[in-house]
Amino acid sequence: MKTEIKLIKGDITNIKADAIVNAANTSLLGGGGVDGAIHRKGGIQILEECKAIRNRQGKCKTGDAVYTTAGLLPAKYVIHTVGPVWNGGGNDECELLASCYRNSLKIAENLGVKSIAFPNISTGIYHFPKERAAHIAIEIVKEFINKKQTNIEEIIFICFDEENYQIYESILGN
Ligand code: AR6
Repeated sequence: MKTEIKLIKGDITNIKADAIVNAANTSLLGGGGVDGAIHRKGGIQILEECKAIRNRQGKCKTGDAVYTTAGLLPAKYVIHTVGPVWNGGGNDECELLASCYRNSLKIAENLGVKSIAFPNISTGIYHFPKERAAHIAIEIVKEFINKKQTNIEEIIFICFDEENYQIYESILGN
């Protein structure tokens, strides 16, 4: 079956996908933006599992991903990935952002989920240019769908801000 790409404007903490992705930081201990919203609404169990991961493997490197329960959220799992801080583009930011999407999809595939929702990783507090980030996100997702036999039926981009939504709409509409 062909995997569908969907675009939604809204808050990822309300999404009933099997897995939602969190734009975390290397500490895995929470922060602002979407990370703050997920931990606030998902409850303490998410943080407890993040701490257990840290005790096992230390911090999460930029571009890597790990997963926990989704606690009180409608999703089953939260995949925490660490996007790059935008620093002009000469520090592998594009490759690292691509790795976030690739590694999150790999985890979702291994978990056997049918649906996964992504926020616009790095485009908030980390200041990655939105248009470039959107092209990378969509390219990696399409590459994943085209290359692999996957169990994932639906990949959802959740845009919280209108600007990102417009950008995704124009790229996906073409
Ligand atoms: N649902 C979906 N998207 C959201 C939500 C939400 N509830 N809230 C914000 N966004 P950001 P980053 C969008 O700043 O740039 C944290 O402190 C937002 O509009 O959450 O990767 C972490 O701990 C933007 O498009 O993440 C890190 O320290 C996108 O999510 C740092 O911020 C990403 O914005 C990570 O920065």
